[in-house]
Amino acid sequence: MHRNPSPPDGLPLPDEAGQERLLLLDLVRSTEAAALRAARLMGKGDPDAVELEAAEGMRGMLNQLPFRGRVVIRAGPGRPSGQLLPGERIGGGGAGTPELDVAADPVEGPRLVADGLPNALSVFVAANAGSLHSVRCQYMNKIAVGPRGRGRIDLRAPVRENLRAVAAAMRRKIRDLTVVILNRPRHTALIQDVRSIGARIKLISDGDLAASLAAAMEDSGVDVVLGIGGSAEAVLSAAALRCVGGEIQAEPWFADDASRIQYLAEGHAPEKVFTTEDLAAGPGIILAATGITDGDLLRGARFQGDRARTFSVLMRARTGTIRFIETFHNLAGISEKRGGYLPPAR
Ligand code: VTB
Repeated sequence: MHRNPSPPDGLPLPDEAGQERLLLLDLVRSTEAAALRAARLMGKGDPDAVELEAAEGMRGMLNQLPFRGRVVIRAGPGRPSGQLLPGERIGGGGAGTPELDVAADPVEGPRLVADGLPNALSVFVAANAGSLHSVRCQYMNKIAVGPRGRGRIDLRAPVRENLRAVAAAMRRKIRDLTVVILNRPRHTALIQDVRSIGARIKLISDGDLAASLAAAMEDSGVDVVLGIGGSAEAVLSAAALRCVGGEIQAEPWFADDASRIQYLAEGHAPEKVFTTEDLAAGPGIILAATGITDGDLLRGARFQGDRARTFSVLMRARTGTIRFIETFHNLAGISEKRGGYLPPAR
């Protein structure tokens, strides 16, 4: 009988790209853990509890994985701590394991979960050390599009020109484009503008990162994301868009004079427009996201007694591979310490 010969010295140790590939499949456990814990608290009206539980689940799982991570940016402007905070070391790897930049949003949209609204998800990004931008302002004004819109947008140009160019690139009429905008008073003029141009609008109460992830995928029903949202969400969106060949442009935006003055005092140029590559550079970007509530891109977590089901996406910039993963979790007998999956008994 023919046998496959085994290599004389076993498989060679993986190089950087190989380590990245192995880690990516494991990373999904961290967003699954965060999503399951958060989803348990759906509709209970307590966004802070959602956030804390999810961050704990994510952290617990990440600390079992073989990498050394440094958190570069904090998600959710003005939200309570319990988050993964900038400077925090995360990951359970020792010497010889990859040193990575990390940006995470254990719950993108804790208020969405608290109210049982759609499009809450858990997101984690890792990249080569030094390649994720640690933007030093809370908010950014953004425009994001998927691969077909790449090269057609200009944050400084009028909205009409951007929508016209994206529609042309997608071989559609402007009225067939769907634009996502956070429903905030600061966007009143922008919303009027887009209405007068004739595109369809989806106003969201939270979650412009989820919208950018949806825009990254062709048939999600989201084409363009416009307006002012969190800076960390811009970095995470850039990571996703790097993986699929989409584009984001973002510039600092200040809610008040004090934050503008502080930004200037730290020596940053307030007028700079950050490109996708400025926000998330280098070849080694990997992203995992898991749905918490049902959304445009991913279905939310489902609980079925001893089993739970989650829906996730994995993306890798180096190869552009996108994987959708549906997981059936066996919750019976998994302790919180061991797995990190088990949502709290409340
Ligand atoms: C957005 C949204 C996030 O923060 O970035 C938003 O996408 C911006 O902040 O989900 P404001 O709520 O202060 O406008 C989140 O809502 C996260 O908190």
